Amino acid sequence: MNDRFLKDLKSKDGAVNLNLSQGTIPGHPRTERYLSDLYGAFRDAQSYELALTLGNPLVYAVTPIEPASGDGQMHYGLGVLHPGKIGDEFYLTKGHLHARRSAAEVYVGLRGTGQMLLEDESSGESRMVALQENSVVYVPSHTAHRTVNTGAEPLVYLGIYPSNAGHDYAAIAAKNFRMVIVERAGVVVLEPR
Ligand code: PAN
Ligand code: ZN
Repeated sequence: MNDRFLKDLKSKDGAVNLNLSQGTIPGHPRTERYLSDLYGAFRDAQSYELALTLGNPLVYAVTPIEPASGDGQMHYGLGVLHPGKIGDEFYLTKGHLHARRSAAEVYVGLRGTGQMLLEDESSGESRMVALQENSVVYVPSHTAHRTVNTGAEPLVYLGIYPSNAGHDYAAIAAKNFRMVIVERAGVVVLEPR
């Protein structure tokens, strides 16, 4: 009998139930990221510092589910990214590369409207891909990824990845993404940082 089967037997119905209105998984702890955790992420440092003098809101939270680890196993996380802006930039996640660069990821949009910012590590080539309810975004290997909420309600999504992917935040903290996602005359556009 493997670990997963044992865990399933212990839970009521073997399924993990998502609360999409809260962006939570009841009974599972989540990691919260506040505005102060996003130092250096926004292009407009002045607007960021100003916003922090007014408060330190919760920007996003992730609830990780790690049923089993090892070769062939999968982990996933439910993300909830709140709506908001710093200057003309939308609220965003820190973003990362996977420590194991070959690990890809599948994002499934469940609620809200946003974009994924994808940047190929070797070429630096960037693109944005819409992430919203009922859309699936494939994050290829060797690709830095950041989620951006461009809408007025929470953006809720699942990220599903190999259990041994790991998260490398240091590479992003060192050089950040090359592009930013901002609003220009009511339109969501990708611009150089
Ligand atoms: C996601 C992310 C989630 C939060 O589950 O972890 O969107 O973003 P940061 O990890 O960049 O803070 C994922 O991509 N996991 O691999
Ligand atoms: Zn990831």
